[in-house]
Amino acid sequence: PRVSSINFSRLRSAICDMSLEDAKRIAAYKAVDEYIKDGMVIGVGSGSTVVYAVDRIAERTKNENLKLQCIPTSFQARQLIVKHKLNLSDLEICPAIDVCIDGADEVDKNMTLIKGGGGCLLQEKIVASCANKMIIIADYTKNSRQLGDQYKKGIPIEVVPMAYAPIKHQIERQFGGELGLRMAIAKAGPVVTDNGNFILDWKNYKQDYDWAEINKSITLIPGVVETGLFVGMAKKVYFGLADGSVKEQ
Ligand code: ABF
Repeated sequence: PRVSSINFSRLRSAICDMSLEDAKRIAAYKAVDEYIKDGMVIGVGSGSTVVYAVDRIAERTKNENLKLQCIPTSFQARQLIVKHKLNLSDLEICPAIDVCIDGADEVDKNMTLIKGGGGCLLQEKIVASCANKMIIIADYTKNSRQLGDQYKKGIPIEVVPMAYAPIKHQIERQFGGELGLRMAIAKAGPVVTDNGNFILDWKNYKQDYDWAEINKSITLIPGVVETGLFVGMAKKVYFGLADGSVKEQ
């Protein structure tokens, strides 16, 4: 086609989208190839990057006849495990997990994570807490010096629905910023998590907080079920970069 007929913005976004998806895929494949071994119990995270990890786990299971037990962190993760005919298990049967592979919304220089952009933070943190190693896979847009630099939708906090208003006011009073009740698409009503709870997204917080302290203080507020702050939980992070390489933290 003549140059003038090429829509460069679409071409650029197609190339960029491709590199973003490629970045997710190379991070996921490297993490699976380096950490998943025959006989393991693995925690399966949520989000779009983990989809590539499960693809790779399924491919290796078939090629290497791996015997794995897979524990989901959400309805979406459960559907992925079932779709690929992997062994679906749970924490009652397998309370000790060897490796948990999950995504993140942002990773700071200390490997503190913001998770829960997809609303699955509670089961993700439970499964991660039962895992010997938590491995994070992410594209380069998640790599950050301090929380809030990249991820602007706010730190997710899962709360008991009847308590969302007092929790919102207490956190704003105590720690600043603003908390918004996460609404479903088209404002049909609040998002309800797999566990029947609401999510508050905390924005405009001070970026140099001691996140371990903040996480503890917020979790102690009556009605708070869990925060999307994963402090000191990740053992390693694989960032897929746009140039096709993988950066490990
Ligand atoms: C889940 O995946 C969530 O905790 C996190 O919000 C999300 C990241 O999604 P993606 O991999 O699609 O960027 O782990």
